[in-house]
Amino acid sequence: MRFDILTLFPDLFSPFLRESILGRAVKSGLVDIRLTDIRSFAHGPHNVTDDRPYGGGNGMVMKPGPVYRALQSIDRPHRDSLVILLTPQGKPLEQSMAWELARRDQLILICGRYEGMDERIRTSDVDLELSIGDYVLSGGELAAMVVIDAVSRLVPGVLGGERSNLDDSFEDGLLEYPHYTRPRIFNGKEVPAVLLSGDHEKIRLWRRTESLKRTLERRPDLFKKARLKEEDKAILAKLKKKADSS
Ligand code: 9D3
Repeated sequence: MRFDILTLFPDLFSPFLRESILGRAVKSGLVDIRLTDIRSFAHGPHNVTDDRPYGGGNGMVMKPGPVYRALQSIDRPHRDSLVILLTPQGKPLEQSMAWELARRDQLILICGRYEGMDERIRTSDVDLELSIGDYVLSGGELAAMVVIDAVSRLVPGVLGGERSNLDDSFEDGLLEYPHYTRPRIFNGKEVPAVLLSGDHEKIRLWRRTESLKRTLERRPDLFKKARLKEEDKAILAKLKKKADSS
């Protein structure tokens, strides 16, 4: 899987790219990440990449030329490369999209700065616009790192034997159950007895119930897309009955 990042701030990516799991994936060749500095495609003695908005108003706009030339400079040896613009106006990133992106051979990520990018880049050169949520960032760089993190860990072999991404939170659309490790008593708080019982069926049921309880309390919106089994529906019905009677 290859990622190309187009940015005015390539240095922001160095610690992220060295980070353990991704760093190992890059070393092993499973993931190839290349940085392209948009500024090196600017013209003129001052390498200007932004300009004042037509029509007036506050802030600056990224000039289309440097981004366009940076994009043209990217080699696209693969048939299914995708050009993604990180923007607050994009489709909010979800796990299902991360899985879809992980099937591609090459993702080309364009990070915006300033108030935004000239509209003509968006309309003629971009395949997909992504946001990572409804809050204001200073630019697309952190969003690009979020996309790379979420997608590359789904590439076969990247996580290694370290852990499985199959039972992660969100893979079945629910929040995760609470986790505990040693010591058995910490600051006076005990590990739930069921987890020490050795009864695997009881433990599975307890965890599923906690998952459903948390999702109901914190993220009821997730039930719209969750894949619920008959057992889940039965547990949910019980939880709701309990909530109504209290
Ligand atoms: C304060 C500036 N805003 C005017 C009301 C518009 C604005 C422009 C540029 C807000 C943020 C940004 C920079 N953000 C991104 O490039 C970005 C982003 C984000 O801010 N939130 C969530 N996902 C993303 S993806 C790219």
